[in-house]
Amino acid sequence: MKNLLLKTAIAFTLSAPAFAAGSHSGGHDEAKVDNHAADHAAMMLVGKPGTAEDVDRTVDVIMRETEDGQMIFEPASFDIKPGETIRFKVKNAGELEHEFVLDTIEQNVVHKALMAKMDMEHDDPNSIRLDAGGEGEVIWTFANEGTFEFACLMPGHYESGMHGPITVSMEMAPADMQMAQADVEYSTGKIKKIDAKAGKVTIIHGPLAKLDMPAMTMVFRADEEMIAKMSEGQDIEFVADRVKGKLTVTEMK
Ligand SMILES: [Cu+2]
Repeated sequence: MKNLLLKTAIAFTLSAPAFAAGSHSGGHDEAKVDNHAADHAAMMLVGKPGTAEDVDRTVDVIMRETEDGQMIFEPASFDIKPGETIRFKVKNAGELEHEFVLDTIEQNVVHKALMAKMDMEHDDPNSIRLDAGGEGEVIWTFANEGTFEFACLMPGHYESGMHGPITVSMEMAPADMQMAQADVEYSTGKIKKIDAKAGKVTIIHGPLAKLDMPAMTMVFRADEEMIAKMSEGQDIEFVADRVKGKLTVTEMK
């Protein structure tokens, strides 16, 4: 997670002068040179075109019609972390032409209205259109937190089910959390009060490096299993993190 933050920070540092300096930015940085075509796209809220060497993970996306007349994407949603570069390997397993477009929900609404008037075939880096049986990919870097959308904007397809949310958030999925625990730092604390019913515990704690918080007394969330191991007045070593927006004790020893 730290790496990811660092990477995002570096990406911002690198791209900022490219904007400011215009056409001859990046002199000795070759990677910057071909980024020009992407300048427009780089300003999109949903992120910017990614490069193959930056791909953090590849996800398969299927587009198809269903027997009951729906049109769908599989999977139906994505959870992505800010700074992640994703290779969407898109396959049209249906019988109709479909497209896969990444954008804000607002932009998709606007774009969809235009598509209803005339069939525009785009070749933007945030989208791909595929004939029946076709396969292709979109490599995209999600720079900003927020909820975005992937959709097929061909007339009628969105309404038939071809859209889904993309959540870009620092919050960790449980699997990532376990991975991150290997190199996690424990903080010291003393349990002041336990409210098992509410799933809350008050801890007088030392600095929480990970959360960038000084020593103080705070209320944390903790699950039943964690609370069962706690008693008031106990000295503990623990790890706290934001889980669904709430400070939560995730580890204790
Ligand atoms: Cu479609």
